[in-house]
Amino acid sequence: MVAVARKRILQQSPEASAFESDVLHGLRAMPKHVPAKYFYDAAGSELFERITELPEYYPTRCEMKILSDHAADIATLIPKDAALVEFGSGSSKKARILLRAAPKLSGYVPVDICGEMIEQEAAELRPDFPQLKVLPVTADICFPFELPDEAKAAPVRVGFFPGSTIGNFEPHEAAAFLRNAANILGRGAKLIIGADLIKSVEVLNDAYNDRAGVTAEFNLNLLKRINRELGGTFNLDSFEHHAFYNRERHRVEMHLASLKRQKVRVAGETIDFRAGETIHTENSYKYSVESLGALARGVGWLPAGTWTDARKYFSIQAFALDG
Ligand code: AVJ
Repeated sequence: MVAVARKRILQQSPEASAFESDVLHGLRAMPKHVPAKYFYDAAGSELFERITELPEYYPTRCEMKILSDHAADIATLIPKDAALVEFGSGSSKKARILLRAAPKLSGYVPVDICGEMIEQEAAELRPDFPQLKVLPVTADICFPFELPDEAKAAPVRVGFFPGSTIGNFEPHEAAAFLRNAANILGRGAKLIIGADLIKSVEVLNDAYNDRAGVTAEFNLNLLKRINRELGGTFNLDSFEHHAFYNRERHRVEMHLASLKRQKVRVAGETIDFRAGETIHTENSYKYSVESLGALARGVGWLPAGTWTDARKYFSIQAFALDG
């Protein structure tokens, strides 16, 4: 009971008020939207873990396979004594593959908005990699942040951004992220990115409309979170999961559609929904090797390697800082 109470208090921190202002801003707007990063409360993170195991959801399996098949090759990009900086690390399952393949790394800096999660991951990593300095940073990777001194002191820093999280950014935000990463990592840096590739509509639509309904639950959990943390009155039975590939924009869109005309209270405000009106909850942009390469080149990153799976569903793309 004490632990639960303490957790609640921690949730009222600056992050909680950003959640409130972002949700209110998005629900007042037309069309309504909420940033996808807010899916990941404890329940949402667990639901996402279940998504990664679904038969229809190929990205995680593809990326893990590419990383394990080509770990030695990818690790040639990581110089001796470098520090590996992982953006939005969550569980460090993918980083572990690189850490094992590059034993000469001096430090590992997992960066995540969820401080509790990375501290716990760090505690689990340290005994497995006793020679490695594990230096977690709690930060929102959308904004500039400071690296720990020990990571700044390393001869070079290698960024790692797996999971196709880059797909959640608008293309201009992805460019801003890549520029921010260049500034944070500095001279001689490399960047290893996992990006989902453009492919057939059927495969994409199935990956976000699983038969077991886990993705729908993941999407609807956002409303549960708003109800719990922002005093919302969403009735989950009157909203429906929609996901589809938008070919023109190369993105899978997720929405929550109101099944009727209704009013919902959130943080003391009344939000009106028309029947069929949606809250746009996620974009998952799909790239080609060329389109991500062009975006990266525009902010000073040069291509340094590409690895894909046999079906070309997913890519690991590496970049090096120009100059
Ligand atoms: C974690 C952003 C890569 O876009 O595929 C999975 C999130 N959304 N199913 C994705 C997600 C619905 C996922 N990323």
